[in-house]
Amino acid sequence: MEKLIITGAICGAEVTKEHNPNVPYTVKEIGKEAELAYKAGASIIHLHVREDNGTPTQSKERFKICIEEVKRRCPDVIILPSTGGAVGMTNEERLQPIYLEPPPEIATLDCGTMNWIGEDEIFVNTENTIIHFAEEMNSRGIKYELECFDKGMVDTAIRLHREGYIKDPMHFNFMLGVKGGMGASPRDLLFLINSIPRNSTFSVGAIGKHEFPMITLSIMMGGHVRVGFEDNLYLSKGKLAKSNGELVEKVVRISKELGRDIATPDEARKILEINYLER
Ligand code: KMH
Ligand code: ZN
Repeated sequence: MEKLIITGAICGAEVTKEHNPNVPYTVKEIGKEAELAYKAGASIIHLHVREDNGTPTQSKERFKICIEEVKRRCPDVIILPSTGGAVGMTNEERLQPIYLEPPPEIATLDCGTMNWIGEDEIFVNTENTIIHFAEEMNSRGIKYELECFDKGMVDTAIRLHREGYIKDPMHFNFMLGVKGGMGASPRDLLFLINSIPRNSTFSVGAIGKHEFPMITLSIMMGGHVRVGFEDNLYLSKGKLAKSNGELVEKVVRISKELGRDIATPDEARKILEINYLER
């Protein structure tokens, strides 16, 4: 089977040091967590950034210095900035990291609007927003990871691909178990995997206790995986992870037991056909 691409979602925008004191905020902390995930086997770092006090930001300047720090520690790693940011940010704020020079190799593209983790929050991604983000990334040669929190988002991505806005080859990230999105069951995941075009690739992430069961299924089904504090803070029931590195180490153990080797960043670039457009 193809080698496994592990994405370390090291920080996110929602979790805090109150949830787990090892959630990184500062540039140094973000660099350290990225390095631990990378050394354990992550070939991609999904990056959100924070102010030193933990407030999520999409500031281009903050991304620049965090990316420099990550690159200094992990020279060949693939950095996948968020264009989702945090709920309530404007589209202009959210897009800031794609205007960096050089542009990132890949960034997230969220494929629909949803209720966001309960109460009154809505994560807004209208059709025009998705198209605008895709076009901005297309013109900069940036590949996108299609973030799908439910089946309707998968169908939207496939339709926008058919209409020419989203380019080939599509790479999906199925995010399971987010409150407001789809559940995290084998049935749901199999349905999603069977819904995407044959020449596309997919990765799976899941929230909390669903993380390891769902990524194990993805490993078995030929998909790729995402783990990290953005999605899950625990190494096992009741035991907080000391670092993102510990979570990645656990994935590596599972994958090796199942007979699947781990992709290096360059192998991940080949599998995902990153840099497929002229930059
Ligand atoms: N923080 C969420 C509102 C992404 O990175 O593009 C959006 C998110 C998805 O995390
Ligand atoms: Zn994210």
